[in-house]
Amino acid sequence: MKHILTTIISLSLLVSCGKQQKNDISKDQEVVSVPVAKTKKNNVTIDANGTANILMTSNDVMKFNFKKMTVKAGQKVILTLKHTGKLDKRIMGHNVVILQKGVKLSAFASLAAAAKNNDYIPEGSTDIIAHTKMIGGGESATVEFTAPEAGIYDFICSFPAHFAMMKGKFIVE
Ligand SMILES: [Cu+2]
Repeated sequence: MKHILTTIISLSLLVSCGKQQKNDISKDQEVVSVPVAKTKKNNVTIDANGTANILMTSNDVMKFNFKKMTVKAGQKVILTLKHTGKLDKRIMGHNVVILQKGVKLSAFASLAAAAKNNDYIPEGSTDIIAHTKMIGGGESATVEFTAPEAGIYDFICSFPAHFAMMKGKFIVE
């Protein structure tokens, strides 16, 4: 009897664990995991050193997992982009490019599209605050930079035509 009871308990534990996992995966904004997390706002986790840690994902259907991130002026930012898809970077490459204030997205995207040999980053461009390298399915890339002055900045993926869907706001308070 005791044995049967134990089996039932472990079975129900298994079931509830399975459910829990499913819920976690569906909440794609919960992917950030930094050991000493203090506060979290708009997909940004501030660690014990005051650094803004951002983990962003992108996939095979041209989507970032969020469209907004908020940091503080002068804050150190560590931004990691993960490509959770399977497609090669020549077909479904993604990056994150944070643009200076006032840069027109379509104009920048045209310049980027012409810069194929430089992973779609216009060489010597003064329009860029920071960018990750271009990655394909299964890869990830990290960029570290200091947040600029307060304001609302655009971020995009500069792979040709992706910016129409892959864009968002980088908010500096
Ligand atoms: Cu892309």
